[in-house]
Amino acid sequence: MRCRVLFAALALALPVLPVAAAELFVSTAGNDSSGNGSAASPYRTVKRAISASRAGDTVTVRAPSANRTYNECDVRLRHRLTLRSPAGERAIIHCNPNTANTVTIQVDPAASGSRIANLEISGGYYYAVMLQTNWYQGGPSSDTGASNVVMEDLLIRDTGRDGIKITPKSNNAVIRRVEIRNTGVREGGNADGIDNVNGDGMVVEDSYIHDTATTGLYFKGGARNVVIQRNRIENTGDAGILVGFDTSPEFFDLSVNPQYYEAIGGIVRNNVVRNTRYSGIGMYASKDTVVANNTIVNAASGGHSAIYFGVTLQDYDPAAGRPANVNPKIVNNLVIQGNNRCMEIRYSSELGGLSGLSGSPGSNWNGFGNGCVFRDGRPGSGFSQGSLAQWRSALNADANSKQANYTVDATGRLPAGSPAINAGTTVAEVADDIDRQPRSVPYDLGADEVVSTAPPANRVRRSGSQPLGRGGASAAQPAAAASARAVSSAPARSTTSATSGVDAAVEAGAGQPVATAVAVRTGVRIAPPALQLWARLRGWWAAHQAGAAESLRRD
Ligand SMILES: [Ca+2]
Ligand SMILES: [Ca+2]
Ligand SMILES: [Ca+2]
Repeated sequence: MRCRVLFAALALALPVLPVAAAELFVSTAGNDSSGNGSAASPYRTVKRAISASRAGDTVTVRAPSANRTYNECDVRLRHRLTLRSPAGERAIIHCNPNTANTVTIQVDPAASGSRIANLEISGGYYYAVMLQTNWYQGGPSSDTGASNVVMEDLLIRDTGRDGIKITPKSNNAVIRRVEIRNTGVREGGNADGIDNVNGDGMVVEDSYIHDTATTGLYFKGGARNVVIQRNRIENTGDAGILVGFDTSPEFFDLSVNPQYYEAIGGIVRNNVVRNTRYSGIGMYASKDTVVANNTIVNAASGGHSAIYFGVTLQDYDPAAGRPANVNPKIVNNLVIQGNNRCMEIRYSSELGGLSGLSGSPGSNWNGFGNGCVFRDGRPGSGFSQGSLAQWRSALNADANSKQANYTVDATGRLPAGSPAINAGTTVAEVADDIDRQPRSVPYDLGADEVVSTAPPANRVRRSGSQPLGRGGASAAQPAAAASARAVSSAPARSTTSATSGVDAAVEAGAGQPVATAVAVRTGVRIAPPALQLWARLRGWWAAHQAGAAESLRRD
């Protein structure tokens, strides 16, 4: 009897002892009932493996050649995990976009520090990947979103709406070597490649975003210190890259951003942006933005301009700030426009007058194709529309910018002898180029620096059909893991009241209809506990932790 009591006490005590991170395997040839998650006996579903996992574990999703597709919706990371296919394989996690109110993969705030790697992720009624949040305006300052999440070597495609959705205070997302294409198969009116609403510190790099129903990527709602670098963004239904845009007032953190700036301290460098319907690179209510060494080709086919200063409405809310862009730095960009719409400052007479820019455009040392037209809609600026020479003189800008018959190849590289070579200035914020080659003084204009060493042949991936190389080391992981520990040690939340739609922004600036806010309640479905005590305890703990997140907003 005493022995049995002791044994039971030990069994209860064991789960709280430190346990090394485990690797759990999933295979389309596996079995959720008879499998145990080992390499030899994998589970069949990603959800089953996740329900059996503990914080810090790795869920390895195998991709047998006979069938590499997992048809699962609402795959939900509730604690810090690595979710990936092994090197040389790439599984597809697909959620039918017509399955109502789903996303393919959701990362909870308690799963901060997670890594999603080397997977193909498709569908989702809303999004392929969503970083979820507990934060709401006026709530506890300790509330956060899913932060320090790394998404790398992914193909994201054929999504219901946006490819990747980042909600407020989901900070420090790293998105790299990701291809995103064909967004908006279900709802094409609001289907950006990456939609970041008030997530600070996001880095998007070395990625290829194309054929999006709406904008390639934007960060808005007060997102601070975002870096967008070395990407190719092509064939977008709205803009290419937007620094800020037009966000509903409730998503701003007024404790750090009482003026309602849409984006603060953003850096957009070394990107190639091509074939966009509206702005190539647009700024809306941004502060201290750097746009440097980008190549913009044939942007703004439907309106606006290659480089554009827009105005924001913020739901016409009387309390909102709607500030003009201020203190931009626009240098070393290369603008090649068949339609000649090269640079524009918007003004709207609505709400007593809204300017796209306060003060100087901060632009200099750019290269503009011959025939470029510049516009400044602001009353009293003394200039409305004209040539580079007229713009230069009226705005005291672009003193060293040049016009020439610039060309680039299909990937944005400069041809030999290009007038863009060595035509720029040294910029502190730019150290390399789109090939990750170091800049050499004098800087070239645009995303490509022509140097004596050959650029890598596979600079920008064109197809997501093959597993991608691992590329650089996962530099963000140690910090991410540390942060995840901090987050998971916080007391579990008991309530959340955020129900409004993140996408309720008025998108009038891009000629889009007003997006409809959709509040969604997400059912928590914990997989049935396994027959063993360990799994039961883990399941109970997961349910305990996840209970608070039941009504997180999803839109
Ligand atoms: Ca969106
Ligand atoms: Ca040079
Ligand atoms: Ca180069």
